[in-house]
Amino acid sequence: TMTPSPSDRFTFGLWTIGWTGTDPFGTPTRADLDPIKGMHKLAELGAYGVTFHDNDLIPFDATSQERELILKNFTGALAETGLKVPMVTTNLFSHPVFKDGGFTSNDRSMRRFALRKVLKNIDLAAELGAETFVMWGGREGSEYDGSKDFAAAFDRMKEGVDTVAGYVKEKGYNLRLAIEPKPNEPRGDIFLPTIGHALAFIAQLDNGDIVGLNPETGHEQMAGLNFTHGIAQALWSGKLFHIDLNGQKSIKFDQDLVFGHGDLSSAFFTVDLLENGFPNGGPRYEGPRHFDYKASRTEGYQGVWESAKANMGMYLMLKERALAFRADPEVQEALQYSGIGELAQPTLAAGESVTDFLADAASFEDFDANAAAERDFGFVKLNQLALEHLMGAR
Ligand code: 3MF
Ligand code: MG
Ligand code: MG
Ligand code: MG
Repeated sequence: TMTPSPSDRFTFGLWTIGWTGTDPFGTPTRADLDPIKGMHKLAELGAYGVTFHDNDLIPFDATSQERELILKNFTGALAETGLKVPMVTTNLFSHPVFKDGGFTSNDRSMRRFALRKVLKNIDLAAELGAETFVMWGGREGSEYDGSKDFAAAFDRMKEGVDTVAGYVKEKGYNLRLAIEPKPNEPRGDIFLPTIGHALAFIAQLDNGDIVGLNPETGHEQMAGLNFTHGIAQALWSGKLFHIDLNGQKSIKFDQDLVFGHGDLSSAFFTVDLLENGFPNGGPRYEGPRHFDYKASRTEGYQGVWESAKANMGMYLMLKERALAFRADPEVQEALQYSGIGELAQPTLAAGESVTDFLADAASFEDFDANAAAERDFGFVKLNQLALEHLMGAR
């Protein structure tokens, strides 16, 4: 059905509906939103849960009594609305102390402060029953290449993430860490700019077994990359722990549009992968469908709630279209023709040694490459069928 319900597991960052429209060129266009009010509205719209940065809820300079009262009201609202908190994250980017980063600031006292801030928030995440702890290193990077010792910065990033992951294990928390890559903004260049960089970094960690990824649609597209390819590799690597869905129109500033309002055909294949899995089977994404978007600053609160609804509506429509696409006999025929099933067959035969392979003349000496190259794959027809389904023409 097209009406969102908690079983769809849609989640929203409190900072998304709570964004008041400040940008580098303008002041807020909307009044502050009370997070509790926002939670009631999201629950009413059919969301499953909310996520937050520590400071979306608790002001940076709150006293411990203020913090306690805020958390009491927050957990009260969770109980009233039935909303869950599957993910928590830390703000290591707004306060000026983080202007050169948290884990990789050149200033050691700032790094120690950032790490303590994260560890404190890990305790809160565990207390609230979150399963994923996202780390977006928005200020970890530079404007000028000469301002950093890159090797030392990667050492410090590794030290920071390993320390947090080690703490999670020591405490026995049911939490996994998810790194969120982004190529730039707010720093000129950010460390771990893409899914690929982050996967390679995780492989260097001591506690990498509980560290994975939280890829964001727009972040990969800002780098000109294919988001569906990226999450597919993360999934294949067992590292797609969480996801930030939104919309982006090509390589420019981080637009955070509604999911599907950017590259729609890419969004179709993203949902196809999340809902239908790989065509020949394999790991499936089991986490929440999390939206990290911004209601454009042209909108009032009416528009904020319309846009929250639009994210879920787009996802559900794309899901319906993707299911219809895979179920269509004509599509199945085109898939058959395309050889997509053959791709799942190992290239070497079962038990075939390299020696046997080298002795197989049919594979090489007697192989007629020109004749083989006559093969038609029918990918264009397959894509046309996909787009016809996407457009509701089938
Ligand atoms: C910035 C982002 C962040 C992260 C968040 C961690 C403010 O472009 O996408 O949102 O998603 O900090 O979850
Ligand atoms: Mg983002
Ligand atoms: Mg974004
Ligand atoms: Mg994000």
